[in-house]
Amino acid sequence: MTEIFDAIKQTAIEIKELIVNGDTGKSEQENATGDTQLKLDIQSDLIIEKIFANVPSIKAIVSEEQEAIVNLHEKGKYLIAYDPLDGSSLVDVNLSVGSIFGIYENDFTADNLIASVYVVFGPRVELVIATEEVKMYRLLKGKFEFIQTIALNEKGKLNAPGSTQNCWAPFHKQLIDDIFNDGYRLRYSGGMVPDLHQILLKGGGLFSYPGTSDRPKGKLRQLFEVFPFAFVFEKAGGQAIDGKQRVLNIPTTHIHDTTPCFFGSNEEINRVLKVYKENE
Ligand code: P6P
Repeated sequence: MTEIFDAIKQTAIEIKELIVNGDTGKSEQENATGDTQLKLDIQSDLIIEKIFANVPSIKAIVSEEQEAIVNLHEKGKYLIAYDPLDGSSLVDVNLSVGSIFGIYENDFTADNLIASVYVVFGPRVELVIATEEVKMYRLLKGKFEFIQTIALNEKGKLNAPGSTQNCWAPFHKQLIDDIFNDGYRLRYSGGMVPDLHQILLKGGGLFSYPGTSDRPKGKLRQLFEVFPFAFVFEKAGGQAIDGKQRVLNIPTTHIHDTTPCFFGSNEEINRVLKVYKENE
């Protein structure tokens, strides 16, 4: 998979340039889930597809920004699902955004996920590769240099509560309030990649994007967002659930399926499991 990781590093260098100098305006198009696409979404997607097309080991790709799977190399071994620029609407207010990649074998399903990569475009460009362990690299003088291995503590201090609060189930609101009453700090930017990266680097906490009355199946996409980060959190010693079960046990029926999701260190996730079980 080295050639894939090297290709992703190249996409990051080119997308960074696009973020700094590109047009943050809206395009005339919508993606498969009906979101209006920004020009940055489309252009970052084109960068990734162009670079992946030159990697023989990639059999097929699917992007959050495109409806269908794109076949690349018939003899390739790997399938890649990716979100080219998650949180792209944050660029025009100069907040951090990111790219997310899930690397699958045989089929786009959670049990076939074998590695994941994400890139954070913030004050610095950092890239995290999860295989059997989680390794972070930083872009320094045009090259990605290894910085550290990432591991979660059993318990953290950060709470990142997502989704529309007036659509939360009452027991979910009570859970979030109780966590804050225990002294956790609010850390939520609206960008999944920096919000999760912060929890990983600060040693733990909870990120939640639950099912709600307006979005019972949540908002975040299984293949492109939730499964890759679930892989990272588990390899870093934490967990990722949908409220009841490990998200990497969830079957995918459509490539653009979403799922409620909770990512965190063990104590926080076990607290979510307990509350959700009491209210099922
Ligand atoms: P909300 C960005 O649009 C995104 O897909 C994720 O990056 C982020 O975690 C989530 O949506 C934010 O959603 O409903 O809190 O604005």
